[in-house]
Amino acid sequence: MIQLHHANRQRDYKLSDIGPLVREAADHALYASPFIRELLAEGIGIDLDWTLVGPRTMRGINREQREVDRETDILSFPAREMKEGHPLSPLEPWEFLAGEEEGDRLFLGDLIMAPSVIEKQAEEYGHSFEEEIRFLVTHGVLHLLGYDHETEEDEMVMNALQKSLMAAYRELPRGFVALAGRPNVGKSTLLNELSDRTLAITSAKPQTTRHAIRSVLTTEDYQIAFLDTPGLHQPKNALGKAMMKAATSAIGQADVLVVMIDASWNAFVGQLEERIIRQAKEEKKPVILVINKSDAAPKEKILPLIKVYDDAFKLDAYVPISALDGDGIDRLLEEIVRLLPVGRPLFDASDETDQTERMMASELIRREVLLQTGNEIPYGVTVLIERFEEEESDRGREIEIDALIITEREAHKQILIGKGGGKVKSIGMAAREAMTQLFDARCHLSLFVKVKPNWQNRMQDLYEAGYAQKD
Ligand SMILES: Nc1nc2c(ncn2[C@@H]2O[C@H](COP(=O)(O)OP(=O)(O)OP(=O)(O)O)[C@@H](O)[C@H]2O)c(=O)[nH]1
Ligand SMILES: [Mg+2]
Repeated sequence: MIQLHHANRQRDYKLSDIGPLVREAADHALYASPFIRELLAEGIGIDLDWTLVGPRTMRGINREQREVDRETDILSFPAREMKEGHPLSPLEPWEFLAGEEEGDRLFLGDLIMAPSVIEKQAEEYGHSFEEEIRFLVTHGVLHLLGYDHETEEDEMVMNALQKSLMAAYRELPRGFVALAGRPNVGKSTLLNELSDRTLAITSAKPQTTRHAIRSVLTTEDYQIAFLDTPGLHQPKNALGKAMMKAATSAIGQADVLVVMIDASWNAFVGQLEERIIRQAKEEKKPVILVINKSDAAPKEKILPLIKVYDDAFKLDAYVPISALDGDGIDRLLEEIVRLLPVGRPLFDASDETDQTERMMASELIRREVLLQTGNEIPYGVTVLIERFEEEESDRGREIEIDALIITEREAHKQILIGKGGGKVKSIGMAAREAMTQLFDARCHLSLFVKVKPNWQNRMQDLYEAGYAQKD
């Protein structure tokens, strides 16, 4: 636990006004440090003192401690030597304050702040007082963690970190956007285009996506968390039901709903589309109709499609795109940003997806099964990763993966194995190549095929494959 101890040595500002700001900024900066997180995870507490003083006291401390005759905004006094977030020497047992009940604690140091100086300075910079306090506490905590601006290089490191920490307080259009629609309309293709990589596998076969996949797009001006969803269809087994549950739950979570249709379709509103649009309208959620595959359909088809939806629902925007070519995507982003609620970012800029490499490895193998086998085989197949171990060596990162392709029937197993094991080998080679590229690591893949009758209806198997969550 992080404990802040305060003292107030001035009369013009109230602790109750400043305390919550200090608390928030100090917590945020401290939790961003891997070293601090490690200590906290080990059950070691963190202590920090902060004191409010008047301008004259500040001048006195500066004169005494730093031999400068100035009223400064904040001073940090680190309790131990650190460099860029790491201790310069191992922590010794005597450094810990033994807490009475709560166990060991590490004292990081003092922050001394002069709120009247800070307020004047905020005015000069055109910031609010709150912003200035958050900024200075962030800056001060970074000093306690061994960041400084003695050299240009040090300053660059400190400024970059400070900037990313401060981004958490800036309000901007941000929220969740669900990509929903029938199978095969191109939802995952759009997600990949927006994320600049293969987060979701795509294929010409319907029902490719089986679980919701998040991809967060963070820029200076907005943050959009896209949720790719399984295509809407009438489920025929427990897997299908779990897929529809994942889609419905993503739609429920969304701030803006994108309904995707195909530009080549005839001009009428389908039942599945109508159902999700009505639901969104009831929840007062903005809805955008995206007409995809505009590259592959005659232009005359698009206007009538827009018209039937506009007549029926008066949606918030209609955007023809080609997810494949990237056409229309800029306009789609503009419309989304216009409709998103404004607030603080929901994700760190580095938090780009909820998909782990382990999940992506399994999906890349399944994609090869989709591509390299015909007919009904892909629908009865799932992939389980049994081992996923990574190692850092002089040759770079290496990943060892053992995976099982599960199928429902013996006959399908034979087809997947192929003559002399040729098929599974070719699936494995292509999947390994895709992983090597996506993970930027040398990948080793052992692939086996196994029969498990009726796995699509067995909840335990669906949990294991990650298609269903235990409630
Ligand atoms: N011509 C053309 N094809 C596209 C476009 N977008 C997607 N496709 C193709 O449409 C097929 C289906 O794309 P996916 O992205 O897998 O579709 P999906 O909506 O995610 O499908 P499910 O996951 O099954 O619900 C693939 O073969 C894509 O290459 C597009 O803008 N133009
Ligand atoms: Mg998909």
